[in-house]
Amino acid sequence: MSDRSYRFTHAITRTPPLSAVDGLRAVDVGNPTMGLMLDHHASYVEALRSEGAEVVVLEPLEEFPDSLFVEDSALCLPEGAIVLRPGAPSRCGEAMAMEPHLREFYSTVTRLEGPGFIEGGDILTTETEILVGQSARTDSAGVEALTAAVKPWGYSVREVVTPEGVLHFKTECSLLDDHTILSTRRLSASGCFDGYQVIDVEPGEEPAANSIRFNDVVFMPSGFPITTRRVRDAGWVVRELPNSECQKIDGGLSCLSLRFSPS
Ligand code: CIR
Repeated sequence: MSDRSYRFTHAITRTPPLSAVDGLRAVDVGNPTMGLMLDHHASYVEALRSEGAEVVVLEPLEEFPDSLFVEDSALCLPEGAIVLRPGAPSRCGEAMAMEPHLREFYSTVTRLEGPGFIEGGDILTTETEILVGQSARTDSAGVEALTAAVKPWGYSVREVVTPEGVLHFKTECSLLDDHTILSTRRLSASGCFDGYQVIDVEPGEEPAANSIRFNDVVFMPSGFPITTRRVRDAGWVVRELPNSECQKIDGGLSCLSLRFSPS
């Protein structure tokens, strides 16, 4: 069985800009404390490095408050990288700013054409397919454009639905291995993971759904003990990472990096 969907040699991250206090959010629970967010980000980078990755840390982009969430700007596959089209108008420029960095690692970098929109947080790549959740940020035309872009590389795309009021598909799920997904019950109840083994996120611990399987470890946000215990008991090595400040602007752990192995 292949493991290209969770084993990576590289990651790209971006240092949070001070303007992150103006980051988009569905509910205002107060601004992030920037010193703490920067500390958390440094721990995150160290954690990826400890799993053997070469991690690039890009300079902060003050003009884009959400630019620390690099996952939304591109889809990185072994065959090439695709520059996406974020559905949030304030985030469009982030994808263009990412393109030159992708070119440092990939000979094939494709820009997704409009008119559709798609953000990386709505894309879950498994060993057998690419699931894309339609959301307020990702529409059918965007999914269609992505489907056409990855078809020459042999990938099939399945369009699914991000639950109403949820920012991204991966706000509510993560890949744990080639056949296992960590998911909220609200998302898995839609049947989108039929055929996969599903580990449930404990109700009330929904932010734990956005975790990252990265090489031999599952990185989970700290503060969600029941779900963390459940993943550990099922046999995974878990390392908890603090993410309270990004959570205030709807950012989970996966959003903070592009993880890839260019061939
Ligand atoms: C936004 O609303 O776009 C940011 N404040 C959070 C983006 C989180 N990204 C992700 O889930 N992939």
